[in-house]
Amino acid sequence: MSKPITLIGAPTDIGAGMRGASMGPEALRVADLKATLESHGLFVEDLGNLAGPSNPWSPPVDGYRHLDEVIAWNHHVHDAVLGALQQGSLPILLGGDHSLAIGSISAVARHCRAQGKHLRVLWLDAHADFNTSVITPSGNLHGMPLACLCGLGPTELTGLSDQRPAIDAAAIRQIGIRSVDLGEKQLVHRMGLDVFDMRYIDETGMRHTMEQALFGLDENTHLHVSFDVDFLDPEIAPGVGTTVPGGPTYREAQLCMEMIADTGRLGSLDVMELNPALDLRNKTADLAVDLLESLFGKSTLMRRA
Ligand code: B3U
Ligand code: MN
Ligand code: MN
Repeated sequence: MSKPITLIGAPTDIGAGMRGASMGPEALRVADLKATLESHGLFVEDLGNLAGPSNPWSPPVDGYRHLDEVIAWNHHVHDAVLGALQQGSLPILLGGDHSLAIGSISAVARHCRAQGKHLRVLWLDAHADFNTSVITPSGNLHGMPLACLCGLGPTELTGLSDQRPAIDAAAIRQIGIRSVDLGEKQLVHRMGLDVFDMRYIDETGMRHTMEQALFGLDENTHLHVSFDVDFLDPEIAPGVGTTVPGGPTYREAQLCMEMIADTGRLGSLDVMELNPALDLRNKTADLAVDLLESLFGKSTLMRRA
């Protein structure tokens, strides 16, 4: 039997550069996420939405926009995700902007250490999300979550887990990256992150990329997927705040999800940055649900073991 799934809505755009990701959780519900997963025999509970501070839409202070509010939201996310994990279920965080992955992955890392599990984080994104207050071009914290998780950031965000840094950079695999700021690029190199950027995918194909990104998993691995919907090519996924051309196609994205499903190690998931205000008739939310079906093991009849 597969684990029960817990949906946790985090309706905020507190870390983003554009308003609207706050409506992401509802758009995913409208796209029938719960019933769709249930149709594959999964048990799904929707906890509804977390509550947190509203978006003051103010300029950066010392390199951060809305730092206090981002901290408050991440505390709520951390506690909800940890609660789901401790109950033995698989949390799906419905974002909300990607700054909330700090709370989510801090909880996952804490849980893995308590259970003696190895953590692997797949970061599916057009962006590296590795800025700091010094190098950020925007002050938006959705551009900084991975740096915070690796210990670079304000203490309130780097210290959400039981250890600082919350995760080891060696646990991360970035996939689909194609927009990285100059200072960010140097930092990603300095931290030694494993990056499978779009050039790598173009040159070697999605199959080889995923084989590499998933290499070394064992039965004791907890796999966390942090899926920023802007990972996808904007032709198929227009409903995000920061589209970057040249992302994975529908078929590449499906293969990516199917290969993750095949590992049987998925333990937690974030679905982030969906912005219904920029979408076309919920097209991007529908696509996200379609891809989640594959991530949770829907496969075609043609597949042989
Ligand atoms: N790297 C830029 C843009 C950005 C990062 N993540 C998103 N956009 N979604 C920044 O502002 O840090
Ligand atoms: Mn992101
Ligand atoms: Mn992104």
